[in-house]
Amino acid sequence: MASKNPLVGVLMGSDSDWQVMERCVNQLKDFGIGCEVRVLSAHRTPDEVHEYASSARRRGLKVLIAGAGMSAALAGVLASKTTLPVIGVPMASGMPSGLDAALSTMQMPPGVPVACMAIGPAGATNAAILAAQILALADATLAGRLEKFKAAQAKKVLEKDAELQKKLSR
Ligand code: RP5
Repeated sequence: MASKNPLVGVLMGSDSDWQVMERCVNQLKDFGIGCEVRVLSAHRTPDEVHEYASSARRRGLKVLIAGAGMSAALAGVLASKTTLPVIGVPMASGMPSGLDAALSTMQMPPGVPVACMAIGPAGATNAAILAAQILALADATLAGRLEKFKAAQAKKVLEKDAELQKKLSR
C-alpha cells in the first residue's frame, strides 16, 4: 500500500502487527499525510530492511515508523542505515506486557537514536502524531491541522468532565 507522494514509511515486522499498526496509518491519513506501508523484518528479511532504510531519504521519505514485537530490532536497524528520524512502536506480541519489545526498541546505543513510543495501540497512534509534528516544522497547513486535533481532543475531555460533574451533582 502506498500513497502518491509518501512522506512517511510505516513498517512492521510481521503482518500480525497490522491490526495495531493500522491505527498509525489511519491517523496519518486523518492528517492528510501520504505514507507507504511495508511488512519487513529485521531478522527474517535483513537485506530488504537495509535496502529500504538506505534508499528511504533518496526516495523522498521524511520519517520512518517501525512497529515490531518480541526482540524488536526493526526500528533500530532502520536507524542504523538512515539519517531520517525513526520512530519505534513496541508490539505486545511476545511477553504479554510487550516489555521485551519496549526495551529492545528504547535501549539503543549512543549514536543510533530511535524515538520509542508507548506499547501497542497508544504507541501506534502517537507515532503518527509525532511524525506529523516533525513534518509540521516545515508545513504550516499541517501545523494548523495539529492545532485543530489538539483542540478537539481537549474539548472531548472537558465534555466528559462536564458530564461527570452533572452525574456527581445528582
Ligand atoms: C516480530 O515478531 C514481529 O514484529 C511480530 O510482532 C512478532 C511475531 O511475528 P509473527 O510470528 O507473528 O510473524 O518480529
